[in-house]
Amino acid sequence: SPLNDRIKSRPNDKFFDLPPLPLDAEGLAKDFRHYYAYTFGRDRDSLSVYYPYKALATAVRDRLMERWKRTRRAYDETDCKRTYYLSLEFLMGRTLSNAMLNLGIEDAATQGLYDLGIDLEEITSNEPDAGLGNGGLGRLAACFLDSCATLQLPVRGYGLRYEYGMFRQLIENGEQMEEPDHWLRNGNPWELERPKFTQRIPFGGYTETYHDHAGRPKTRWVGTHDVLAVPYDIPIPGYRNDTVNTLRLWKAAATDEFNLGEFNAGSYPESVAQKNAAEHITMVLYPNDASENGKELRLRQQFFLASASIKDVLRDWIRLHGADFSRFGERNCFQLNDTHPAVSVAELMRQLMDEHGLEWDAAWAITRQTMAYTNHTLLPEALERWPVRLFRQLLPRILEIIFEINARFLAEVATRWPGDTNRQRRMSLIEEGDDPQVRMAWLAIVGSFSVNGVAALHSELLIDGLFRDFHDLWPNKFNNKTNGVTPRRWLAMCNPGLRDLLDETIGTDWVKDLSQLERLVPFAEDAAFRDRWHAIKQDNKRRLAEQISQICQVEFPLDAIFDVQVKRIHEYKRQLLNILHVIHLYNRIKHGDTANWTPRAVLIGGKAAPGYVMAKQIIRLINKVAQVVNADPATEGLLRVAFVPDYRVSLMEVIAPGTDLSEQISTAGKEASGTGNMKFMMNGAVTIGTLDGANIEIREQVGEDHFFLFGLTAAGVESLRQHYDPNSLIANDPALREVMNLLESGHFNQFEGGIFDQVIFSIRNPHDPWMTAADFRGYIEAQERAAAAYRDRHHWLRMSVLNTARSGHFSSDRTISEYNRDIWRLTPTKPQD
Ligand code: B1H
Repeated sequence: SPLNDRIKSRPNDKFFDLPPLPLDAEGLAKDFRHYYAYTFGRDRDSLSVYYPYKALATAVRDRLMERWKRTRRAYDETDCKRTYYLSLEFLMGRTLSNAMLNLGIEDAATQGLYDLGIDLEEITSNEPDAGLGNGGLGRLAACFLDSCATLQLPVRGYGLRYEYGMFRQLIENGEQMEEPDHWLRNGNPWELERPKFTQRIPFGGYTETYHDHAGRPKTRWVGTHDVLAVPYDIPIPGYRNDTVNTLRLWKAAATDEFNLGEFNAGSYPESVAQKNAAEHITMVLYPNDASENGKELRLRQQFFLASASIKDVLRDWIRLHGADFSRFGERNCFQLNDTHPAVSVAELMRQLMDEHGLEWDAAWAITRQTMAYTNHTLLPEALERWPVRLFRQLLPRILEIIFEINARFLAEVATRWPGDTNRQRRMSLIEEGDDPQVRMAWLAIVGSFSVNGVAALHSELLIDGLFRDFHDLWPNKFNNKTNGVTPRRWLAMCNPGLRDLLDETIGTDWVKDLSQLERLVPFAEDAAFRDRWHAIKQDNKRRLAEQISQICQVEFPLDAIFDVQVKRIHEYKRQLLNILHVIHLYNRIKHGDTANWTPRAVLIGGKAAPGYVMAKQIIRLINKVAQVVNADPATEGLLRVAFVPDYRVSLMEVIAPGTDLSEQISTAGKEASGTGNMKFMMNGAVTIGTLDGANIEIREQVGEDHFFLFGLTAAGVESLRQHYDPNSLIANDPALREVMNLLESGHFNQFEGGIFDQVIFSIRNPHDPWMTAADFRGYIEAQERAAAAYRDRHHWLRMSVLNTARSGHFSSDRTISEYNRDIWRLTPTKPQD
């Protein structure tokens, strides 16, 4: 437009040349008041806790905006290689405090608001969590974005802008209830709608062949029902480095034809109502952590993300390089967060061939040069497979491409292993049967140049197990990238007391280089230092205890060991084993076996997938045990149990700093990595855990004397399966026998007979995949060691200091540096001045 041209032709004049915004207290306070009074129109009669939050968020956003533009310009002008992190989940939590920390304006904001008579914490606590993820996988994506920005890597996240995030969990009579989480209700100050970059995504229809202008046969996908993908950009600030990267989330919207063109004038209201069908795609996050969904809408979400993101990347490529794709492969990388976006392999092929005219071989070379896949679980119930018939109906062109990839791939397998038809059947992208299925993990492996697991053990188990055939074929494709968490949110932001002590003791570099925490090791021997460490921990425990008192009406005594297990509720994570230990302690109290007792406060939290009956029964059991234990005067001062409802990112920010003992007790071989374990360790908790996932590496780092280990190994679990006999374990262990007797007598479900039958039976089941009874004895003994260690305060404090000191390895900065070194090979790029 002429206006645009006029603006563009006046570089560096006063239209664009704005002075940088002030980062001091007065500047922030001034803008805060401006937005509060003018943008949001508040006065003393229209008070609401939400507007102060919005006003401050807007002032902070302004300060991100200038850096954001400079970062974008630097990436464009240096024409650097880029990575796109494709994920159906980004569990971002709150943004305001983190943005202030990374900009370095926390103290200024605190002071500026204090001058106005406002406590900053009162404002930040009104921000709703962005709960666009289930658990570890989604939170990992959020930590990774923080590290990429901090390392100044040109990485963009792509995801979906769910209207409803993870459901809100309520507990009624001990049972989980779900409520929709309409997190956008009051608007979202952090997002910027970019309608200009809207994409059109096809669904349905059919394919036909035709000949292009040069007479070459081509395929096109026609008769489709298209849905618009509208991008919303979220700024991702690096830590005090002026970089601001982008998370681009897609919202589904109806096309005009969708509501009008295809319908006759007589059914106008019906046709307008059809808009909904399109907009359903990004309505809600599927809440089934680590288990398959299998719903058509979920496949629609996956393709919608893949197609919109790839179109966006190709459009950007053409903007900067024209339609020459010869160097595309060396300049771009797509990191697939599990198989959820794996349909991207076929969709990139389709766009390159059908929309940009490339031949198969050129398109395939690009695909295999740009796609990288991370696996996050070995659990069979989480391995995605989609019925071929669903693909045929929803994504017919994509199915054709998958068939072609498979035919060429199976020819390669046949060349390598002539006549090995079993192997060919195992490796086929299509699982044959009455209802043939597309194996998404196989598609991801075949289409990628890198496949990684998320902890050392997990990556080993992948190549000796699930991915063995592929490892035989392409050993160099497989690698490990042990997970990490961002020390900004999970130490500097959530634990200001400890942050100040660290700054004073070892300087401030640790925030960007967490290996610096090693320098704390000698201080573990310094009694005066340990006393300060203790005072901080006790403060954090007080803060946590106040929250638990308010939310659960359960009082945690501050001299108790705070024993915490928070994570999704799943049988493999064995919250059940935890509660068996609680019942065991209660039983000991009832028998007067309390000599040398360590007071204990047990906190459990987490959401169950709404359709996961066993997980919901486990929640109910925890709540019923808590009721009985807490109500019994005999437990006063000795034992408290609470189930905290609606566990989420912002609650973990209070929980991790106040925890003494971190429960990481999954059946060995089942937890791919775990990342909560790392947050607890960083904040000075000691772990009680099995040899599973990243626990193994945590124990290696901190040393076996500073970790409470118990239980079977992954190999031990598999070899025990043949002859597992939980009933004789129960019969021969008096402690377990008494626990089972209390459970089976209905002690925790008086007047509600039978409600726990399934859970109880699972412990006695010789086919119990999680082998809860097998690890009971080892677990209670490890708990006794932990309790004894806690009674020796200075011994415990030494362990606590060492846990923080040796946690540097679990910074997501280390993880991302490895992704970059081995997979992405990006050049760090500073924003332009
Ligand atoms: C993890 C999932 C997951 N692994 C399917 N797999 C989902 C699978 O909605 N779905 O369909 C959602 C999530 N999540 C977790 O990833 C692992 O269990 C953790 O051990 C690991 O730490 C985390 C990050 O790698």
